[in-house]
Amino acid sequence: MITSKLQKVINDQITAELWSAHLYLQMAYFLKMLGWEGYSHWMKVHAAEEKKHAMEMGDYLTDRGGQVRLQMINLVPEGWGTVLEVFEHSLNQEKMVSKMINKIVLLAIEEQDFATENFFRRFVDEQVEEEALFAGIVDRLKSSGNDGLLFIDKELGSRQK
Ligand code: OFO
Repeated sequence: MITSKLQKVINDQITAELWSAHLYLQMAYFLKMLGWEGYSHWMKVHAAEEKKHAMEMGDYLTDRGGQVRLQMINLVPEGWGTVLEVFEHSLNQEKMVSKMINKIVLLAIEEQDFATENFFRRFVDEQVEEEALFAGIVDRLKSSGNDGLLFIDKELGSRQK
């Protein structure tokens, strides 16, 4: 049976994943409001990805005999200046989530819960990919003029998953 300490941090992580999903959905509608259909679509796909992570963690916790306790999702910000600002904000969110995941792995090692360590190491890798994904878009946006902004919008609009 998974320890209560680990149950607490995994439940907190589920809340963080769901908060990220809300944040990215809010960003998606903000971008849509500005007429950026491609960036908006990309953010919606990413919001769904975060919800999937929350459910995977919930399933894991339940499989280990723990209890999922869904918490209140705090309000997310709702206004940004530019597309670049939106993606910079999301990159910071990913960095924060990476730190939380690292702490869970550390606690799992301390508690000698190797199954939890294993399960969350997958998310350590996932966060490396996600940070690189957001950072790549931020870099491209920084070096793009108006035409580049339109081009990237079209490209991101074709994201499948
Ligand atoms: Fe859940 O992967 Fe991003 O945060």
